[in-house]
Amino acid sequence: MGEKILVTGAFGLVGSDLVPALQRKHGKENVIALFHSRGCEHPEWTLEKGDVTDKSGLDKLIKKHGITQVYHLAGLISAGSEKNPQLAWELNLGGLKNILDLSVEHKLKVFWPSSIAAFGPTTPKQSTPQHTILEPTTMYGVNKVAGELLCQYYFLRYGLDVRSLRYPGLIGWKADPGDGTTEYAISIFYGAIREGKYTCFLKEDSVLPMMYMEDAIKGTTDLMDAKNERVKVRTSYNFASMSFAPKDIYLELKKLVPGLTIAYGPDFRQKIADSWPKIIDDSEARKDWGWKPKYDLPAMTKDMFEHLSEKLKK
Ligand code: VAH
Repeated sequence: MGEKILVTGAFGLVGSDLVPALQRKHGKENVIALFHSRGCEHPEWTLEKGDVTDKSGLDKLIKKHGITQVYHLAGLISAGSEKNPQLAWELNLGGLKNILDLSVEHKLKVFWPSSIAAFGPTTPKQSTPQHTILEPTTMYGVNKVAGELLCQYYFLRYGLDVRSLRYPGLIGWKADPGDGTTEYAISIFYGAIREGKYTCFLKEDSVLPMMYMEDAIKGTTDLMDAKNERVKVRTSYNFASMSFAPKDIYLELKKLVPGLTIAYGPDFRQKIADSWPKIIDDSEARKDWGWKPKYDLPAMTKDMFEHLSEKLKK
């Protein structure tokens, strides 16, 4: 029997690219896209409205569609979680616990994203190892560390097949940028294309780990497709491709938009960025299940610019 897949947070940055990728692989009718807010519409998607903090609602959905796998993406990211830490706790951890409990009950395979936000100021910033100090200082990071440990606990205690990646800052053109810290690297493209200028909320030299969405989607589905015995980390895998600072992406984008100007106005997100590592060592993902990214900064910038320019013309 084929897979029936539930994607929560389907209209977020990752979901907007992951849903079509899963549809291509498993068939449109086999991917159920869960959304929460109004205004999420897609003529070709199988949609359900729901809330991941509503366990019985999720239970009904899983039974109704005969779900076999969940990509649990719904959650608040870094800046959004600092604005509403109470909601972040309830949504990010309450939602995850509901998904894990229901997945044990219905024997589902689960993907859940962690993030480089699981690291904190005491973590080594260069070549950040897989197993290292996890003392984040943001609510989002606290949620990610607790979530990683919860995933591993469910694997060890209940044999749940739950897999996870520590996403770096992701750059994609399908969804609008969310309320995060690395999202400047998406917003700069909107500024460049619409107005030829951008004001960055981080300092020019704030190096952070980043990745193009196409690589992130491939890594995510490759991890889910990997044979069980190849998945050795059950907290969350370090996952990397490139690292750059606002100044680096500005100079790269300026090659495509010669008149582009940038100003810097760091805000509360600077402190969040300062607490995260700069370069991640993802050798365990490469060794265990063959992770290998395709895009570097120039290739990503060109592809992102072309696709977003096309999208914004419509
Ligand atoms: C954020 N883009 O900035 C997210 C991400 C690695 C960072 O989780 O909050």
